[in-house]
Amino acid sequence: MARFAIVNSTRSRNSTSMGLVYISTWLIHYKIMRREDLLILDVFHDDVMQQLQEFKPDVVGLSAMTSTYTNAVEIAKEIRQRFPKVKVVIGGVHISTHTPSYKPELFDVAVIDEGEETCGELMRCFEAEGQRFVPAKLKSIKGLIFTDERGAVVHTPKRPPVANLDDIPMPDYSLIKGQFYRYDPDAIELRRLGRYKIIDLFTSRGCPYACAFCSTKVFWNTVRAHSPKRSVDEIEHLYRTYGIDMFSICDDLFSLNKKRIWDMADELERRGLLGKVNFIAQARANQIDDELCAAFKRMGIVNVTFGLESASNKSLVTLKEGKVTAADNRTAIETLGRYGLGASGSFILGAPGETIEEMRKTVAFMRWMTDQPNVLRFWYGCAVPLPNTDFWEMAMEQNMVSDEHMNWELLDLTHDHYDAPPELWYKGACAQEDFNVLFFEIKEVMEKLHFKVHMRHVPAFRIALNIMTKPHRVLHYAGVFIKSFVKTIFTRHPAKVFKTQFASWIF
Ligand code: B12
Ligand code: SF4
Repeated sequence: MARFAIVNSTRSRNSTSMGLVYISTWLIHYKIMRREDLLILDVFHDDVMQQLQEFKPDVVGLSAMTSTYTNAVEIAKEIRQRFPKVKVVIGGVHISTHTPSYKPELFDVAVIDEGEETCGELMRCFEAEGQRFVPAKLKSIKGLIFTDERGAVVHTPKRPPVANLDDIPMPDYSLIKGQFYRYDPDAIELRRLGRYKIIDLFTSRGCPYACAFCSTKVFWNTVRAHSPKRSVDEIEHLYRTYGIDMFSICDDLFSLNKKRIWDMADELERRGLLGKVNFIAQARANQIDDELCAAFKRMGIVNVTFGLESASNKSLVTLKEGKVTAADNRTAIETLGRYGLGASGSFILGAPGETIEEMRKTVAFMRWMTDQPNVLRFWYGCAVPLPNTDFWEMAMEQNMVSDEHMNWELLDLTHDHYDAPPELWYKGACAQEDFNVLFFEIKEVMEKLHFKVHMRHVPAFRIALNIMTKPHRVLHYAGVFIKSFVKTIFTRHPAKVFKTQFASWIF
C-alpha cells in the first residue's frame, strides 16, 4: 500500500490544519488508505525532512494558503532534491484560487477546491496504477491540474462540492501526533470562564456574500451546513473524550441560519451539554437582532466575532458591497451587550481609495469599542489583493500584482503583531506617513482595550483570594511585577504598557 504524508505549511501559529485532518479521515473512512500509511505533519512543530526520511512516503501532500504558499514551494524544492522519487501534490486555498501558481517542476498534481473526494479518487488511482500517477487516468478525475506525457498542463473539469456535508466524516484528531487542541490561558474568553481547552470546529462551509477582499465565495462555491445532530456528535465526542469545553466555530458565517442555531442548542440540551461547553462564533453585523442573540445565548456562545472592516460607510461600500453600514456595526455590538454576549472584531485599513479621514473614522470606532463593556478585543490588517477577489482584479489592472512574480508572503493581512507600521498596498489616497502616525495611535487604543478588558473581567479580589488561600503566590506576583517592569522599561509609554503587561500576566 502507498504511504501518504501531508504537510501543513502555516508557520505562524500553534494551529492544527483542519483540512488535513478532514482529508486523512476521509481516506480512512472510505477505506482508500490505512491509518498506518498516513502521516500529518506541520512545519510549526515538526522537522519535516527528518520525519519524511523516517516515514518514507510515496506521496507528499502540501497544504497552503496564499501567505504560506512560499513555504510550500520551499518544502517542495527540498523534497525534489532529497527524495526525487516521491510524488508531490499541492492543495489548499492558494492553488485553488490561483491556478497559475501550479509549477510542473515542483508539483506532480494540484488538487483544486474541496479536497476530500478529489484526493480520495487521486490516491485510489495512484494505488490502482501501481503507485504511479498515469496522466491518461488522471484525466477522468475532476478537480486536478497535472502535466501530461507531452509536458502540457492539463486542467480537469471543476468538481462540485460534496452535496451532503454530513457525508464528510467527523475529523479524527487521533491522527495528529501530540496535542491537537489549544491550551490558551491568555484568551480572556477562556480565562473568565475557567475553560482552557479550545479547538476549532466547523458546522458549515461557505458564505453567500462576496466581500471584495475575500476569496471564500469562489473557493467553497456554495453554502452547506452539517445537520445539528452531526455537529453536536462532534462536540460531544471532543468533550467526553478529551475534556474540550470551548469551541471556536470557524464557519465563514455561522449566523446565517437562526433555526439551525436553535436546533443545535436543543440537541446540546438533550445530551446534557448545555452550560458545560461554550463557543466563539462568527457573525455579520447586519444579521444581529434580538432573535439571533437569544439563540446565541441559549447555545452558550460567549464571544461573537465580526469582520467589522471599517467605520466609514464609503469604505464599507468598497469592502462589503455596502451591505453593512457603520451603524450596523455599532448596533450589533450594543445588541450583543444587552444579552451579555462578548463582541470582538477585525478591521481592514487601506482599502483601495481609502483616505486618512476615512481611516480616522475607524480609529474613532475602535476608541468607542474600548468603552463598551462587552467588547473583548479587536485586531486589524491592511487591505491586500488576495487572488481571485475583486481586489486582485483591481491590483492586476494597475500592474500591482502579477501571476508570475509575486512575493506571496506580502499578502498576510494581519499586522497587529508588527512593531513597525506595515507598508500600505494601495497608496493612492493615503500617504504612508499619515498612516504611520495612525498605526501608533491604534497601538495605544489596542493596549487600552487590553488593559480595560482584563480589569473588567478578572476582578482584583481574585488576586486577594489567591494570596489568602495560597500565600506563596505573593512571590509569583512579585515576579510578575519585576518581569513587567523590566520588559516595559524601554518602551514608548512605559507607564501604560506596564499596566497592560502587569494586568495580562497577573491574572
Ligand atoms: C483556521 C484558519 C487559520 C488558522 C490556521 C490555518 C491552518 N491551515 O493552519 C490561522 C489562525 C493560523 C490562520 C491564519 C491566517 N489566515 Co486563515 N483561515 C482559517 C480558516 C478560518 C479555516 C481554515 C480551515 O481549516 N478550513 C477548513 C478546511 C476543511 O478547509 P481547507 O483548509 O481549505 O482544506 C480543504 C481544501 O483546501 C483542500 N486542501 C487543503 N490542503 C490540502 C492539501 C492537499 C494535499 C490536498 C489534496 C487538499 C488540500 O482540502 C481540504 C478539505 O476540503 C479559513 C477560512 C475557511 N473557512 O476555510 C481562513 C483562511 C484560510 N485564512 C485566510 C487568511 C488570509 C489568513 C491570514 C493571512 C490572516 C488573516 N486572518 O487574514 C493568516 C496567515 C497565516 C500565515 N501567514 O501563516 C484566508 C486565506 C485566503 C487565501 N487566499 O490564502 C482564509 C480562506 C479566510 C478568508 N476567507 O479569507 N488562518
Ligand atoms: S468576508 Fe466573511 S461575509 Fe464577506 S464573503 Fe468572506 S466569509 Fe463572507
